[in-house]
Amino acid sequence: MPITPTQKIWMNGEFVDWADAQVHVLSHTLHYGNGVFEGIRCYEAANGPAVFRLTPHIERLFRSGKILYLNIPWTAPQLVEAVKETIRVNDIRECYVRPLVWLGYGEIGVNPLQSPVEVMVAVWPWGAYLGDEGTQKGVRLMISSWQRHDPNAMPPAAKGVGMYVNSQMAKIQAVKAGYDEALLLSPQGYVSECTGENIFVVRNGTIITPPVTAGALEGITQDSVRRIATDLGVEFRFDNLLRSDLYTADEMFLSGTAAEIVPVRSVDDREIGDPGPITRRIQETYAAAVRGQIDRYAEWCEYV
Ligand code: PPE
Repeated sequence: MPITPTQKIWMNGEFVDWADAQVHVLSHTLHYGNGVFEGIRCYEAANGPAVFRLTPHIERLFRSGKILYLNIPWTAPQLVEAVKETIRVNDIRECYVRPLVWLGYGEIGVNPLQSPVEVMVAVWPWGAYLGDEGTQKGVRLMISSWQRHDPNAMPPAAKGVGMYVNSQMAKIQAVKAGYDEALLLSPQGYVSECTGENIFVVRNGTIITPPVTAGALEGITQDSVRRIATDLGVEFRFDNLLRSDLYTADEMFLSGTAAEIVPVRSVDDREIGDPGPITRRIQETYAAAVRGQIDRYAEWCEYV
């Protein structure tokens, strides 16, 4: 998707013009892929622009950094403030927010420990990640022949830059084959997640989503879905799923910050059909919650 530039990017504590936010070609991360990032959304909410669950996202950024041995030279409250300032400076009311931590110019060679840890925050307007039609009518999934990382090869709990090469292989395969999105299985053969979203199956009125032990990211939207489902009186649990559980699901949907809540129409050409009633209720409630329209979720909206 093309990027729509905004005015300023927060780079290592200073605002620089969008066009000047550059790095050296010998930056360590460009060669060896160690870095961590977040994807966050800001919505025009009841009392002005609000960043959805900003603090949990920044806390996950620090957990990702800890796993990959990246010592972020800022505190979580400082980066929370940096995100809010970046939104204010760009005078934007709804946007996607991308904090990135990377290893800059300093040393070359696999050992990352002497390279400077750098941080930036950029914001830009971003529409429906899997397309408006996908959000309305549902997307077509294929199960990729690429597997999710083995946790002892690449830790799926870290939202690491290099992890996304695996996602890209699966995405390319799915798109080239005419599908909207790829689903990856764990090395043990359980359903893990999609290239940028968690997956949920609805069966006999219960929502089931794979646990982190199946290689799924601990999604913040997934956690919001858990809360919303529980509050709606819909049973929710984490459990391992087999690919055949996908083929026979009553309903299915995906969740992610960029994608939001997206119904699934089919998996490997097995029809699930039009978005079902539970999917719709979760989707509608989520859309209202992110805009501060539901009092019980007011604490999720961190006003700019
Ligand atoms: N799994 C993966 C692999 C993933 O990348 C995401 C977010 C999720 C699950 C859902 O996590 P959460 O956003 O906390 O609910 N993917 C981000 C990056 C997308 C991109 O293309 O870049 C996102 O949605 O912002």
